[in-house]
Amino acid sequence: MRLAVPPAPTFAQRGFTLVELAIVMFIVALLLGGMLLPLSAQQDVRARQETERALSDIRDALIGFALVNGRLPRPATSATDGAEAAICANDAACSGFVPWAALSSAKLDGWGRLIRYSVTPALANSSITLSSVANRTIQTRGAAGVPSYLAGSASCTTPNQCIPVVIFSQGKSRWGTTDTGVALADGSATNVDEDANETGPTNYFSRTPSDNTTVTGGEFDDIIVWLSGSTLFNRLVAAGRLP
Ligand SMILES: [Ca+2]
Ligand SMILES: [Ca+2]
Repeated sequence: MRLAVPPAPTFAQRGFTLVELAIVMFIVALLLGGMLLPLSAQQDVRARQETERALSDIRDALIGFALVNGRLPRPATSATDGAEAAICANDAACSGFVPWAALSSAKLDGWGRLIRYSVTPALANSSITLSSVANRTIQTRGAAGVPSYLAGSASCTTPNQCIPVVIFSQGKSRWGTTDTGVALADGSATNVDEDANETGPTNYFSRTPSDNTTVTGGEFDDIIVWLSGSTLFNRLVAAGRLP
């Protein structure tokens, strides 16, 4: 009598060994990781673009407001009231949140945080004249970390106008205020340029984003936009608002 010997399983029949399964799972994990990482990076890019667009639209809306009213708007009354505040007596009081209701503008940046706003008191509390002096300045840092003026100067005068108004987002990380007015934690001891932007009220930093805690000025992700004095005064002159 001959014993029947079962035929050896073909490759297709025997299924996966544990080692093969482990290799497949490893490859799937690699693929998923590779897909998820760019997704969060893409979201950051989108949020940044959305923020830059909102800030640029606000700059345009400010020119429109000035042409109609002869002055710039004051900051929002509060984090939850976008009407412009009553007279802002000094530089600090004229720094706050964008008056989104007065401008019919965006209120939040791409990360859902309130857009910040700092305006020269003399240009927001009364009609702008040819003797009004814009007093906001923007600094950056060169390779050696030394601050230098991107806009404005140490001495703001009528022939040498500084910046009328600064509009900015505090970015994805460190500082910021939520839609409901909750102030978010700073969370860093090294981000001194972002700390300077939080405080203002007249000089602001604009730098290339960095996560490096050891560079001069520290980590930075704020997005700063400004309206130049020459743009504002030229537009007012062209519209017959200034002689
Ligand atoms: Ca920031
Ligand atoms: Ca800090």
